Amino acid sequence: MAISRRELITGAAAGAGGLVIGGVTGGLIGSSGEDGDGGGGGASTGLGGQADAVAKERNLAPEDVTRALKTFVPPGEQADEFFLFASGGHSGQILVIGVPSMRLLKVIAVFSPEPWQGYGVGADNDVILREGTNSSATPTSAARSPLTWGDTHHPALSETGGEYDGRWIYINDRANGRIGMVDLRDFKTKQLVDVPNLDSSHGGVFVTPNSEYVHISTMTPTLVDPTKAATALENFKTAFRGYSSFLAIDQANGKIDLAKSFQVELPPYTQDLADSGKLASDGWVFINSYNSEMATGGNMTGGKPLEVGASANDFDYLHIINWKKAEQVAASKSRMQNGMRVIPLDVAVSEGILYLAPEPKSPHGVDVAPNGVYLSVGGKLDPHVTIYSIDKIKAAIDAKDYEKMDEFGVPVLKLDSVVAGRVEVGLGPLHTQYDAEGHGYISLFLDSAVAKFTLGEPYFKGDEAFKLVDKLPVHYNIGHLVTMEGDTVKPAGKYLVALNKWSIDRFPVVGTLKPQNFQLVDLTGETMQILSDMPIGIGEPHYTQGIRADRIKAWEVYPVGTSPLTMARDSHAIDKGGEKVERNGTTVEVWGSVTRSQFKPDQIQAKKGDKVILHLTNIETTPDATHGFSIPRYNVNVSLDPGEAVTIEFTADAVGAFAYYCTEFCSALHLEMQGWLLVS
Ligand code: CUK
Ligand code: CUA
Repeated sequence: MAISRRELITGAAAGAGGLVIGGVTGGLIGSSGEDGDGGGGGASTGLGGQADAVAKERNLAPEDVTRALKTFVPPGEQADEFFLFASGGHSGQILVIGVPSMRLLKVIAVFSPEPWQGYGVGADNDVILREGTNSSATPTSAARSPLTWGDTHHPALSETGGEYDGRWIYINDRANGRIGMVDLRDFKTKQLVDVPNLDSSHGGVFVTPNSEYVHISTMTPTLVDPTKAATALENFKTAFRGYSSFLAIDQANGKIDLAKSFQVELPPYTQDLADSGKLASDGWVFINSYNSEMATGGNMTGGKPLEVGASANDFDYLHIINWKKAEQVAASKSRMQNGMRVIPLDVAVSEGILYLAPEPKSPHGVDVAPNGVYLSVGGKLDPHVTIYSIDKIKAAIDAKDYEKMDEFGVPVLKLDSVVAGRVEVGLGPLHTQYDAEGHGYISLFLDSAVAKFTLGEPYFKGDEAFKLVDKLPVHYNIGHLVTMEGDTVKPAGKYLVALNKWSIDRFPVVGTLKPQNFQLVDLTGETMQILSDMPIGIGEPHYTQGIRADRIKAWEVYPVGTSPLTMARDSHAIDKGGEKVERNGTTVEVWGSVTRSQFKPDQIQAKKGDKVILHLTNIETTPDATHGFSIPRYNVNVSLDPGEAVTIEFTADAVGAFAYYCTEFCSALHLEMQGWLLVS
């Protein structure tokens, strides 16, 4: 008899299945807040019977048993309440992870070829990667060869009314200034965009509350005229510019429409993390920055090392952008630059689109609270989190309450006029997430900890506001963190995941390059408690968003003949019986079907130098009845999910007999599922 987790915890199944349940609710649930490194291993769990014996044998402390009960998913149950969509770092992909089980459910191929999904390995979806390197998008990109990797940092789920809606997800390539778009109907990448005027990117990505735009900005500023590279660093202030990009989203399919997009030109500071305003701050965008010193290094020629030069000032600048106004101004007062409408810096200032506010000590992260009023900024070298208020920002803008103009003529608001509170949280504060009760959770890189603090009114008043209330050590060197739906207008809270860069002693040694560590933290108790460690052995994930699993309405199978590129019937798709082969001069064109357990046709004749075009349709409608199609030596491996139609095109430049075969173990006669390409 199966006992569900709920029954086990509530004791509703007491006495069933040979487990003794008594004592579960006393002393066990909500026990010790230690992080599990402490003693107590092998102590009595209070479960009695078999469970006690297992706990003893495995040297588990009572709090470990609690952790297991909170995260275990029984075989066959789909008990994960949330999905994490995590950036895959250098892998260029997105990781999909279940919470609280922390099981890896999927890796979505975005910027890098991925053979299992048949992404970028010979199918017609190659076009996505190809178009993702656009040699005319930025001045400096002309010499680029097609890019086959990305450094994914910040995923952004689409939103409606400030809540995740489960339609699309976007992610940036920090290395190359690009953005990818994934359709969550089939969890596949549909578009990569090489964003004009961005040579690298960090800021964002995030969507505006109704997914009108997805925002992405430069990290290191872009050299506007690449022919001036030799003297560029000497003339840094005039030669380089930053760009805050608002990429328009086509509401029909989630794709980015560059013709409707625009950019706001920025000073050549290093624009860093960014976030979208919501509710009280809807219509605004915030970007933090560093290196307002505009240091360029030169450590071999008597200059200061870049990191020293870039942390000389006590303050950098929070960028405050009125995108609703910018949207109107873009229509009339922008210039075209590499195929993008750009609002020049002086116009952004004169039209009241761009403001700055001081941010202490090498800031990192800017995160808008659920009600849109507060925004938290960490300072890598400041033990405080600084909390700004949009009400104060708007009042300071109206009153022209400026401290000064920066070197580029942008008004700098007075710090005291725009800050609502400061909380001393610890060393190396970076990123903040929220719950619905008015708490912020901030990562502390140097402390290797998560600090929980309170916001001001209407959440907390008087002495209760802007206070540190809890701190939890994590392992180790935390970068981002995420609470469930914690950057929406309605956070679910409940769990937090700490994205730790170092794992040192947490996992068995697997060589010199160690996994990152995702730590699951329980937020439901008085104090935060670690529930589990999850090794991530693929790149360095930066950010992740956690969405309620029931918001995702993914397809089980494609309607037969669907091309994932269009999510519609492919013009070359066939149904059973529609198979044919046509030869036209030096072109061999095949319309084939794929089903358990045969390719039809299973023999294809070509002559050396022929162009071979294969249109294959998986005519199956059974969930999971996926076939692969590989041609050895031709660098082709395609996934044909049930219903999927794919086109493969290549020149038959190698002669011989090539046994194409199905690369998914699909059936008892899977091994027999093959055919011959004969090139004579
Ligand atoms: S950044 Cu990685 S820890 Cu690229 Cu979001 Cu702060
Ligand atoms: Cu089809 Cu194996």
